[in-house]
Amino acid sequence: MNPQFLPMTLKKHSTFNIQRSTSKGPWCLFLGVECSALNVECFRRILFLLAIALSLNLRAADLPLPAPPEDTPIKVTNDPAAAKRLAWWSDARFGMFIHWGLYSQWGCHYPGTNGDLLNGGSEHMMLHLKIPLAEYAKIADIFNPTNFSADEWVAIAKNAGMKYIVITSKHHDGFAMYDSASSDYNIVKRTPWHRDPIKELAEACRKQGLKFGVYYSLGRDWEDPDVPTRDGYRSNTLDYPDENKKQFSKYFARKVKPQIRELLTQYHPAVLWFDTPEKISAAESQELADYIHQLEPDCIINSRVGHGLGDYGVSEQKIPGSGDSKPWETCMTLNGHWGYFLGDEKWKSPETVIHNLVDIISKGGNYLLNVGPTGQGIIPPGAVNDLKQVGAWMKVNGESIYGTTASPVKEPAWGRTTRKGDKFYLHVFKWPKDNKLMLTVPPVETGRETAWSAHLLADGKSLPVQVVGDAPTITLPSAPPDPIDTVVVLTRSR
Ligand code: JFZ
Repeated sequence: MNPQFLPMTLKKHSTFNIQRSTSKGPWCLFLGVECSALNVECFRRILFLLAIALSLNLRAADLPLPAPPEDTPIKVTNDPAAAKRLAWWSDARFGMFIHWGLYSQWGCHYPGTNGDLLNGGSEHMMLHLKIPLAEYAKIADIFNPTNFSADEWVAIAKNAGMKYIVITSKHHDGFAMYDSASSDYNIVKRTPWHRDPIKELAEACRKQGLKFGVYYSLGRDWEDPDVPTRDGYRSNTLDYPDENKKQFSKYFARKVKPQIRELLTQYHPAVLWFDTPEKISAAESQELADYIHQLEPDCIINSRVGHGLGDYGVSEQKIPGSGDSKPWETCMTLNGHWGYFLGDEKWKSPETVIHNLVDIISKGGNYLLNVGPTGQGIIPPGAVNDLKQVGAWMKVNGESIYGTTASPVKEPAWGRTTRKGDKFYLHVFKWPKDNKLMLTVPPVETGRETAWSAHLLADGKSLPVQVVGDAPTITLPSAPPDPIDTVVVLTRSR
């Protein structure tokens, strides 16, 4: 592992006092047998439990949680204002998601009482490891990402071919990663760094021509005492045990609305990416959407503002089987975690990323691909390396991505297709053995009078097309010029 990602400041924190549940429970009782004389049955049960524990690799973070709530689909909107807001976004297709917060300090791990690092599983580590707010807040005392460079982060996104970024302005932990006048629990006031990365990133995006957006955890906030969650399982019940006393409306007025106003007026984000609506009421979702559009009419809102509102739908970690007629976006991790996770070097291959991107675009969606920078402010080299390779492909093939629409050709065996009017971009993932590529477009799209021509997008070399039945059939070179995805442009003239 790269030494710069090792938790250098661990020793300082050996004073941290985490109230971990030490489960030195009455084992014999638990096993349900009399164990004073270790009988066979008791031994058998211990082995059985051990096997289960090992196979589950049981840690706090891995305990099974109830399924997350399904995303509510957005209501059909024929709203011209929404269409206008979404115009740039629909052309952009590819964006960078950034999860960055106090949980990044030790890569979603936390120093235990013995100085060992406890695995918090994810950016939810405060909840997973049962860290009281006052203790968790101490991470801010040492959060000092001196290697942070907004220009560098934005350049990494831009070189990957991404056209927008969306960064966590406040995750479930409730800590604002920007200068918030309404809550002192923020990066400028609480950290020795005293800088506002949201401001710096917004500026870097404007300079480099990318759109800027912010993520905001709506229905979960572990700093505020008034945030109940569905069934209570995602609430801070350690510091605020009584779920019944919590009133979302108080938190909504005290924290959500002031912070949304700050975000809009200070940074003018083009996207507000809400998460986890949880207990927000339909009236409050509507109030929030209206409030945003009063302040910033062009700000796009995702569906997690709740109750079917918002301009586009979200699909998390999944690519839907077929295109949705409503605008949608798949958000996905580049490795196995949203926040920087110590030791997770399982990066998706550039091939997988490119195929995912093309698959999503062919179905009319956007791809929001996540990176988790370290506590030092560095986007992990594994991620950067991946994005560089995706960027090299995008430089040659971007025309087949930006500004394209969903293709009427569904999931052909050899790859995917994207479309811009009379141009079909055939993305060949699997090179056909006979070097023949047949495009079966729905009959309504073809006509005997249709003439077709084809060329390779990379070098413009033209390729012979024959019409077999109704299907234009292209003769390809004998080997794929790009083994990941060779793009053939098939043009129709009538
Ligand atoms: C949420 C967060 O909890 C997570 O930390 C990350 O920020 C991710 C992008 O969003 O996780 C969710 C939210 C909603 C669903 C699943 C996971 N959902 O509706 O299926």
